[in-house]
Amino acid sequence: QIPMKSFSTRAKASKNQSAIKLFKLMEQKQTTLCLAADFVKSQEILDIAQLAGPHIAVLKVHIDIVEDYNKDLIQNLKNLAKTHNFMIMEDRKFADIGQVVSQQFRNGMYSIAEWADLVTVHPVPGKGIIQGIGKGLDECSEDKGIFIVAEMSSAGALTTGEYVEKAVKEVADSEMVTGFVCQTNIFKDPGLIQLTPGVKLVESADDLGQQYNTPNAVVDKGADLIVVGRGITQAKDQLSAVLEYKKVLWEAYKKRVVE
Ligand code: 5FU
Repeated sequence: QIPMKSFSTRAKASKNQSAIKLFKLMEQKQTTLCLAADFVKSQEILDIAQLAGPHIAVLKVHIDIVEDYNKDLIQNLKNLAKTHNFMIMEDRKFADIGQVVSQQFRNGMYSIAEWADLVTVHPVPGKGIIQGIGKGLDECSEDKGIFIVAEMSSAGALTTGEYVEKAVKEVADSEMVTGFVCQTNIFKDPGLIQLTPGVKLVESADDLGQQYNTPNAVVDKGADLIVVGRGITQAKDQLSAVLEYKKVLWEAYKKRVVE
């Protein structure tokens, strides 16, 4: 277990507006849950957002898997996010040169910059990718946060060693960075957030390379915000699953807090 300061203390140490907002939101709602709503129908996303909204910090989507995408989905999601006080993350994992990323972020049918509070990027192109998101944001008034995918949860991921070190030291050197998507505590700055996916109540795997660790195991390795997808979406009783993950995760967070 890595002892850490509380989220409210860490909010004061952060330079990133989205991280500050997220730290405060987690503390206020007493939840570190980021729900992965990986559904292909709009209504399914909206249904789970309505059900889980009061108990989550972030709703994470993959907008490009939605078969019946339309702007109503976005408007309804934004309304639910406001009602239930959660942030919306588009897990796009941008990975191109800055110029193209700025267009992928701002333009195209999804206009991600208009509605996502948080996005994910791969550090593989170097720090130009952060500048690309910054350029895509030029005309945006709201704050947006970037999570850098420094380590992946899947078996045999190539995100190891020097790649991870450089992601932290070189690519993350920007006030636009909210935190890292990673499996272990790879950074020192208490103002950044560790987002960890690959979590289920029982250590397990799926048949396409995903690997799951338990809530306690990942929080002990530094996870602040925890992604749970199928552990909730495929549960017989989704609301009970949401409440159970929320509870075990919050207890694990409380155990490691030192002031
Ligand atoms: F960056 C990553 C990663 O390393 N592993 C992931 O699983 C992101 N993810 C996302 O978390 C993935 O895209 C899914 O949306 C989610 C995990 O879903 P699951 O159903 O809990 O396996």
